[in-house]
Amino acid sequence: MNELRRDLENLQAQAIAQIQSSADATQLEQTRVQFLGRKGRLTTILRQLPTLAAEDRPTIGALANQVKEAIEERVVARRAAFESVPGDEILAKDQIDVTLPGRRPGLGRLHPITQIIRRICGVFVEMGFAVMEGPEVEWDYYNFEALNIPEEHPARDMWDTFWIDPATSQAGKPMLLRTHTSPMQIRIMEQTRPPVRVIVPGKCYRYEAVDASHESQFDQVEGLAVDEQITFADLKGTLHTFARRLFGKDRKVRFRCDYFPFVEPGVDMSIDCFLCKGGGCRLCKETGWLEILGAGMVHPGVLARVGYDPARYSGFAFGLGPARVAMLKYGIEDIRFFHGNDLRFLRQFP
Ligand code: FA5
Repeated sequence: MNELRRDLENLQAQAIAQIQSSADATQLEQTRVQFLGRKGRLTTILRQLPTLAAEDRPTIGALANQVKEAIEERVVARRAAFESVPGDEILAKDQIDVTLPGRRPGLGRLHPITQIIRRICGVFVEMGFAVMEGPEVEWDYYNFEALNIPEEHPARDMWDTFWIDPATSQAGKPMLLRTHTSPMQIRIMEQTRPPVRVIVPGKCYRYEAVDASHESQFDQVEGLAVDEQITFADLKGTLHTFARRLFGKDRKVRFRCDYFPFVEPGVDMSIDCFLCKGGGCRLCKETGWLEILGAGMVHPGVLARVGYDPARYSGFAFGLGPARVAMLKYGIEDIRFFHGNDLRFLRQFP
């Protein structure tokens, strides 16, 4: 038994020395197999266990296990040392193959609403309109009062409003999140003299329940043209041209009376349904027409308020929702898809 104990101790010492002096991972592996492999030296010693007296077997067995674990530990540590290559060697090994094709960077794309706003503005720019933008946090004066909607006027119910807390609003005057882009009509006319031809895209906010056709935050595009001798025929011609440019040259348009306090007369404009060609279908709710915007001749009271002489100047204005236009153009049934952040939807608009 003592002989076997000595053999084991010698074997451990030899194995450890050999492990430490192995030059690389291959040599290390050979050493491991030499001592711990199926036909290795430790295994050979263990095979002799059954020949020992029964009372000696546990002691020698335990010692053999200790030797095995000690050798395995050293092998693992040495292997780790081989795998951690010093910095200089990494540089020497790592080479860049400049002839490999590049990796294509992930490109973003414009949101479908942004795309449609750009198309709408593009059509009007070609007709001589300039693009302007304005504040989304607005005074009550511009959003309502100057547009012929004084306090307590029932027309205020047409626009459910997010009001700014009076404690934070400046100068004690009522402020709000603009409910439409029409306040920009006033701001622009206050700052310029006719002729005016502008198009104003921008975000609007309404305290409304969200459903398939309404969001509480949405976009509008406002248009305004003021000059001498502008008539309703100019309004019709401009908007008809716009509809044909955006929806196709065969489009028909229909104007019907509508009410907005800041225009007189006021209208809404529809195009004939491009899906059923006016015959009636699910998209146009069997009417043959799709409503796309509100419009009208600028009210003389509004012109007078900004210092334009209503006897000399006249103009037309209109406001449309690009999301509505995109829904019609692409047959999208629910406005909530646009801001639902589902890439499967958004990727359809390259
Ligand atoms: C207006 O806001 C008027 N300022 C338009 C106008 C301008 C009339 C100039 C006359 C002269 P209306 O509330 O209908 O009108 O809104 C215009 C468009 O904005 C609607 O046709 C619709 O496309 C869009 N819109 C309105 N509310 C929402 C909403 N909650 N979510 C999404 N789009 C909306």
